[in-house]
Amino acid sequence: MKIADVRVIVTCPGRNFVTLKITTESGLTGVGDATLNGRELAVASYLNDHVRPLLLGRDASQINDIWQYLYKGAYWRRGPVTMTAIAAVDTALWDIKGKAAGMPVYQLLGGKAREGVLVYGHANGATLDEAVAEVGRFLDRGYRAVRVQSGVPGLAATYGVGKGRDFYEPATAGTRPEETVWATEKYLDFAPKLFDAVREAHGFGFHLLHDVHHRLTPIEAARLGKAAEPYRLFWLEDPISEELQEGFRLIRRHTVTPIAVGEVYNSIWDCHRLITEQLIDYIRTTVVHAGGITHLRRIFDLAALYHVKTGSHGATDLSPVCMAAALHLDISVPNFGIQEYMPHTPETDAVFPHSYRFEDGMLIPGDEPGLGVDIDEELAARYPYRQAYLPVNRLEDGTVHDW
Ligand code: CS2
Ligand code: MG
Repeated sequence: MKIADVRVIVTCPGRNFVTLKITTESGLTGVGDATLNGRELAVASYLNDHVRPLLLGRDASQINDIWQYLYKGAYWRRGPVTMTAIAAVDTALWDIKGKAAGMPVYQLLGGKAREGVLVYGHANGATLDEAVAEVGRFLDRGYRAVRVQSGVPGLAATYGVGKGRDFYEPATAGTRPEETVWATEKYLDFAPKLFDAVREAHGFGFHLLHDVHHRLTPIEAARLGKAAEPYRLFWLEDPISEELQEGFRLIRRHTVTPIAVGEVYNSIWDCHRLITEQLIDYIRTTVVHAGGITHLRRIFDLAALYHVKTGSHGATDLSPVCMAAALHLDISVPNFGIQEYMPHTPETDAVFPHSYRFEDGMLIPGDEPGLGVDIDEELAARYPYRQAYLPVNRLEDGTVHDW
């Protein structure tokens, strides 16, 4: 099953996506998401200039060997660009293997362990009242888990509050990042009121999640976790910036609010201590940024040994190719927790035809051979790349802070 063609497709149906398409001599094709929000062209170049020449002529069935060859053969290891590039190759090869076997990839991963993949939606609003109302809208649409994010009184903008209603897109087109202002004390005073208002309005019959988005110190995160305990959060996400892994010990000492972390991690070595010391409850690593299905399985299997559940990232800057691949893992692993699901725009769905579907608060993966997703290259070509950046965040005194 020799690799005859390797193409990197950059398209921008409202936002930039990078997709790798591998074709074998026999005409089997596979796709892999290679999107890294705000640094897309770095991955496109890594694949085009450094990986594509090494793939041509290789046996597409040798997924493990190709993974190790690209990982160890580069000498320079890990990091979001490298691991996203390797992820795209890995995902495309699993797609091909499923097609060659005539099975959906989840069958190659041991079959379905559950009927569907529980997902959570993103309710957000510029004010507390708007955010609370949005939670209700998601519950009305059958979601059993909802993340709530709200504007913070006294702050012009904050993470997670979209410009539109449904499609939250944090990157903005332009030659410079947008700059936002943050004040931790205003947020810490406000967040417990938001949780209280949501539970007051909608009760405890659904999972409530919240994303701190890396912005607190460990003791501030411990304070928020304690304050959140009466509201029974399903998880408090990214409470601190992920480099300070010891910081999660301090949080653990103060609160029983479950912790989720990992969307910015890209290898098992980034998170194995958090898992083995049981400092977190959900690991958020994804197919597209953590080395593909092959590597993500290793992370999930280690997590299972320590009762840490999966909770993969699934924002709109991860393409339907990533989501399709994620669902095949989500539905088959023993320690599945939840899958983030931000529906893509109709333009994006048209560029990436897929068979997964939303049903009764869950996503159901396709049953056709492979991953059940593709890229319409003709349509993709109509949306040229558009430079865009994630925001840069500053404190009120101008100090750069975590966004
Ligand atoms: C967020 C993302 O979905 C999440 O939990 O953290 O929206 C994240 O900000 C974006 O994926 C960054 O590109
Ligand atoms: Mg997040």
